Formats: sequence, structure tokens, C-alpha cells
Amino acid sequence: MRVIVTGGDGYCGWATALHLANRGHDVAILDNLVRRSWDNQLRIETLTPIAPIQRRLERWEQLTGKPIELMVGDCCDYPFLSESIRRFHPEAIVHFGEQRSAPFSMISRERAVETQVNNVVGNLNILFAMRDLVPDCHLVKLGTMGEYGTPNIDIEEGYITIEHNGRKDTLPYPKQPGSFYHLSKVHDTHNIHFACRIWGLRATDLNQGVVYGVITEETEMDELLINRLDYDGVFGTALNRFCIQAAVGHPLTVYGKGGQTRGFLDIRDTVRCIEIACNNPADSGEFRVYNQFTEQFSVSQLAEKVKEAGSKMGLDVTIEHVDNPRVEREEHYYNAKNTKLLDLGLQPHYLSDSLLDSLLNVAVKYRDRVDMKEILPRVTWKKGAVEEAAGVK
Ligand code: NAD
Ligand code: USQ
Repeated sequence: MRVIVTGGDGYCGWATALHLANRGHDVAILDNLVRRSWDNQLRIETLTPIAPIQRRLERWEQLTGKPIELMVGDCCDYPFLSESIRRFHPEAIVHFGEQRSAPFSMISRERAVETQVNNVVGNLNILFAMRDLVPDCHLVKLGTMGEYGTPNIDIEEGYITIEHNGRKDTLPYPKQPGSFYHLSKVHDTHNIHFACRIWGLRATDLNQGVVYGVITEETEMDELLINRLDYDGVFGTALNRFCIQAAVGHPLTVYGKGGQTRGFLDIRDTVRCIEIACNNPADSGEFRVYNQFTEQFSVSQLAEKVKEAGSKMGLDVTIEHVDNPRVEREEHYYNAKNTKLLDLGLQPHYLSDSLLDSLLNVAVKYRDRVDMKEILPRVTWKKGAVEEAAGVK
């Protein structure tokens, strides 16, 4: 299958592009490398030293003989995007290429606008290019579990059947996102759903939970293929951050009470879920939604697991409940469905001691690269960035 992976230089996209290429698909990465410049602007770096994308791809081809084409450009640049799609003629577009940090989107008005314009316009451009150039192509779009928020009822996969005043319908599940970033994903969802209805496009929205881990079969083939692993207060996510904090002796930063519960998955399952979605395209006109996570945890539970695994390795791990920089429920009901990908054959890698050990070992290996000043959160939901500290606007 011919697949374009937008955002293929990023955390999920890099692992996925290699995985699909390894499985024999004809893969092109489309990325404007903006994530590398956001890191520069915020003066942060991934824990793991990632090579320039061209070197990564050269090494990949040397090792496997399976070339991956590179298209450097912006999904928001329609002439570039449409020409790339026209020329490559993909059968699937896996769309990761968005600004994906909730704290980044809450830094300031400028960052909120940048996030929503980047994400909504890029996604809309893909929809128009599909309509006009590749109407049979399958869009595999990365959404987020955070679109649903934390309702006091079970979370279904995209749709809910409701009876109201004696009538019944199956409707999009209500959305209560918790940041301007998460809101951008809701806007994307609405645009994709509409495009499927009016133009007969086919799309799968993968509402992914928080991803953890760094190693996949392909990225561990060579040091030059290593994936990024963010630990800073803007782009770092819960479990990855906790492992790196444990490695450098920083107290684990549980925000508030720590009862915030989310869906989580191993990056080895991310790549597999995408492959499954590509191999089983939606029908023309169909807008499918799958919840892409394998287990639910509260942040306190994760911190306890990291503490236990770290202690076994001889690390002195403590947990600190820091003031929550976000506005979110810290104790709530959470029960989300996730059976559709399992029904299609996903065999999950559940969070295990061996995964925690391996992640802690990676963290220990690179811990000299950690900038301790970047660990505590500096962006608050109420006031944005603490500017003099974060140096970001
Ligand atoms: P990332 O920041 O590591 O990678 C995103 C990539 O997209 C970067 O390489 C960036 O340069 C590129 N990009 C951004 N805007 C672009 C544009 N306009 N045109 C071309 N390229 C662009 O992020 P990630 O963690 O790999 O996340 C990928 C996707 O998966 C995002 O859409 C995110 O919302 C979703 N997701 C991520 C997680 C997670 O835990 N990391 C969880 C759920 C969903
Ligand atoms: N949290 C802590 N301590 C930390 C970091 C986070 O307690 O040091 C808490 C947050 O307050 C939140 C939860 O952990 O309640 C998750 O936060 P996160 O930063 O791990 O993840 P989030 O901001 O939700 O965003 C990440 C990705 C995003 C993706 C989302 C999936 O950056 O791209 O969409 O996970 S989900 O959470 O399912 O919406």
C-alpha cells in the first residue's frame, strides 16, 4: 500500500513510518520539521539525541533496503501538500502532523492560535486534496481520548445511542476537551465527519490515549534510528516524564490529587494500531472512530509503579503532589471502551515491569542530557506561561 505519513519526523510518526515500511508498504514522510523548531524556541531537547531526518532515512535505507521518501513541507501550504499528494498518489494518509502539546497551546493567545490554525487548516487541506486528487484514499487521523473529557458516564467509541422524548438516534459522543490543543482535535473531527458525509470520503479517527515507551522493533535497529523522548513540562507526557524524573532523582510530579485517569498505550501498540487501521479501510462515506489505548491508569497509580520499578533498580524515587497547573477534575469516574481495535486483532503490550525497566534504563543512559530546569511545569491553564522562566510567549 502507498502511504503518506504526515508528522513522520515526530515521536509516533517516526516509529510508524519505519514499521509500515518494514511491513513492505511504500511509505513517504511528509513533515515540515516544525517540532524541531518549537524545541529550539522553547530551549528544550528530547532526552534521546535524534539525528536529522535525512540521516535517519539514509541509515534506514542502508540497513533495510526499503527507502522512505521525504517530503519536507507544511500541511498548511496547499500548493505543496496537493502536489505531494498528486505525485505520490497515496492509498492511505496517516495524519500525525499537528501541534500536539496541551501546555504549548495554553502558553499564550499566540500559541493557542498557532495550534488551532496549524491543526485545523492542515487537516482541512488534506480533506480538500483527498476530494480533488485521491477520493478513494483512506484518511487515518490521529485524534485523542482527550476529546471526550471526563464525563460521569462510560465513554463509547465515537458515537452514543440516545433516547430522547420517545425517539432514538446514534449521534457523535459529546465532547468536553480540556485545552485549546484538545479542542483543535474536536474541530478536526467535525470537519472530517462532514467531509465523509458530503463527499463520500473514507476516514478512521483514532482517539489515542497517552503514549509511553521509546523502543520499537525498527527504531532499536541502530542508534541513528532512535526515537525522540520528551521529558520537559511542555511536551513531556505523564509516564515518560516519571521515568526520566526517577532516573535523575527528581521527585515524580503528580499534578494535584493525582486521581486524573486516562487511557495509555505502549508505542509498540501505536504502530500496530495504525497498521491495522490501514489494512482495514473504512467504507466510502464512512467516518469510523476507534479508541486507541490499551489500559486506564490514574497518574498516582503510574507514579507508584515507577517508584516501585525504580526502587528495584536502586534509584531513590519520591513522589510529590505539585500544584496542578491545569484546570481539570482530579477525582472522577472514567470508563472508556476500547474493543474495536482488539476485535481487528490488536494484541496489546500491557504495562509491565520489563517495559518500566527498559524505559528506566534508557532514561538512565541519557540522564546527563536532562536540563533540570525544564522538569517542573511552567505553563498554567489560568495564566499561560510564566514568561521570564519559560522564555516563551
Ligand atoms: P510530535 O510533536 O512528536 O510529532 C508531530 C510531527 O508533526 C512533528 O515532526 C512536526 O514537525 C510535524 N508537524 C506539525 N505540524 C505540521 C504541519 N503543519 N505540517 C507538517 N508537519 C507538521 O507529536 P507525536 O507525539 O508524534 O504526536 C503525533 C500525533 O499523535 C499528534 O496529532 C497527536 O495529537 C497525536 N497523539 C499523540 C499522543 C502522544 O502521547 N504523543 C497521544 C495521542 C495522540
Ligand atoms: N500529569 C501529571 N504530571 C505530569 C504530567 C502530566 O500529573 O508531570 C497529568 C496531567 O495533569 C493530566 C494527565 O497527567 O491529567 C495527562 O497529561 P499528559 O501531559 O501526559 O497528556 P496530555 O496533556 O493529555 O497530552 C498527551 C499528548 C497529546 C494526546 C494526549 C492523549 O501530548 O498529544 O492527545 O496525551 S489524552 O490524554 O488521552 O487526551
